[in-house]
Amino acid sequence: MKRIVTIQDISCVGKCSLTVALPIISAMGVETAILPTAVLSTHTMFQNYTFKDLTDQMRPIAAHWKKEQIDFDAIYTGYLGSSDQIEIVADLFEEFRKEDNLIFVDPVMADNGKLYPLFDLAFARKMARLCSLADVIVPNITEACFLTGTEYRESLEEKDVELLLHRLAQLGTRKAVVLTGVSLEEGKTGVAGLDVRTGEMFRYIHPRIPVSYHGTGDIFSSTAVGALMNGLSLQDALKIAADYTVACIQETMDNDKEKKYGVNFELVLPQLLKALGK
Ligand code: PXL
Repeated sequence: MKRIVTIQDISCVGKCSLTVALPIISAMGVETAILPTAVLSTHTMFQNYTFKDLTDQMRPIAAHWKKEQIDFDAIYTGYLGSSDQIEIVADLFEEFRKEDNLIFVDPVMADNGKLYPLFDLAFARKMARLCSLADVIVPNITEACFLTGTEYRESLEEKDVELLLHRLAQLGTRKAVVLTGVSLEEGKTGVAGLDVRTGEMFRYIHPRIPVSYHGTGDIFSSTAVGALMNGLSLQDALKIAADYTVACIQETMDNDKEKKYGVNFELVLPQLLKALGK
């Protein structure tokens, strides 16, 4: 059985980060170890959330794993709470990197042209460095702009997407850079990627559902990691992840209007497993 570790926060309510990564990747038949970076009562889109920082636990936990000779087929990072945490994670990449394991960074920090609360430009610069150490990165358009110092614009053309991909590749990411939420046509969205070793670009386009729920980026990334660990190619893994994310949104739109509580991903897990051939 493959074993991955995912490094992100526990937001107790609001279905994102570890509360989606753990069930989704586990359901896909992959052991999912966790390194929690903080415990929040909810994610930061709610008001008055609590935040217990766990930075001081990160190195001791990893040191214990090292002593026990525990290793991972993938390291997947999502929301990180501070620049200090990014530095620790960068060190962990070096300690736990193997010839054949995958380092997958979702540089969670911004959306719709704005950084999330708690983050600033210094944090974005640190995140760019973390991306340089990864095999695969999956920023949304806003995050890609912050990572590359590109001005954010609401609507993009094909050539803007290509430029952003090439700028991301310059960060030094080892295998592929992938942009999410790439919408070049009315009613459509998708992912665009660049294999930095071959220069090959790829796209997956699917219908755009005009509602936005919290945590869907984490669902997409978790599913992509799970699919990669099931032996799928990157392009196939991204397609399965995008289709599952759309299915989660569709399921939730029919039943639930409260966007910050996230999507009902639990109800469509059987569909995901079917797509994986399980
Ligand atoms: O889904 C991304 C995410 C994860 N964790 C926390 C967040 C966010 C986005 O706002 O606040 C705590």
